[in-house]
Amino acid sequence: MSSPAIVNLWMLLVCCILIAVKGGWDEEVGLLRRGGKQRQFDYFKLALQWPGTYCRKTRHCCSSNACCSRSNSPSVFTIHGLWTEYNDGTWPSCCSGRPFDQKEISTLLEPMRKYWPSLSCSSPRSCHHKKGPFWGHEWEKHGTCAYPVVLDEYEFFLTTLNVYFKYNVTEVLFEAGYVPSDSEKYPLGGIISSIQNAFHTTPELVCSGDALEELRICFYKNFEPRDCAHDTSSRGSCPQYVSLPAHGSWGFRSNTTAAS
Ligand code: U2P
Repeated sequence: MSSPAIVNLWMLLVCCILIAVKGGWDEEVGLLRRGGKQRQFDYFKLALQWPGTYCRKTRHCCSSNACCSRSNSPSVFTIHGLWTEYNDGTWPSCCSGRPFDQKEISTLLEPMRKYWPSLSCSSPRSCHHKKGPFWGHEWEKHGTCAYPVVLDEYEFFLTTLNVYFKYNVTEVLFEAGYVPSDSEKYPLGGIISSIQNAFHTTPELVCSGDALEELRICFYKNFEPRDCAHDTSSRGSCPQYVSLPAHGSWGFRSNTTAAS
């Protein structure tokens, strides 16, 4: 074979190899560029909080704490976060990405304030050890690790809101008779079955004492429901009978005024 023919053959071979590995290579480069050496996550976990339980911890008010605004305080499960998870029960956090910029989500602020409010006055630490807003903490700690399923901050918050509306946990529980009450206790098994029947997935539950504080549901990367990591118990810290405290029975004094 002539030498130009051998060179052409080599070039063809190199092209084939490049085409074959391109998909995986793009992904790797993306991860290295955006997520350092972090390996890709396996699934999503949508964490929802029950304000009636969470707000009982509020002792002092401030304007950023939705527990304090009696006029439009939430009486539905609100969003804690959309977290990226590994199948082994651990999770990545603080991958690289652009820092939080509220301007990016200016068109989402109305539903964000209503359904993803902070239920605390304290500002969580961001990945860069600075204290900042709740949304910034969730984006930088979890949202940045959702690449390449979620490409940027706007998509992260929009996707989370959409999943939250589609899988309406509050509606499912209320329809099954699990309504806010300061006197009733509900069987945990009943709450779990209602979610299983509605969404074909087993939720993960977190309690504070005997009050349900968080309910988490998991999704494949295409946002079809799946169970959370198999070795975590869905009952979590909850007893067999749990309460769903009504909003309004908070610990802080009712005449406390919101400080700025
Ligand atoms: O449970 C304490 C905090 O750890 C983070 N977490 C927990 C469980 C899980 O599956 N994934 C996960 O990320 C949460 O961190 P945060 O977003 O609140 O900073 C959770 O609150």
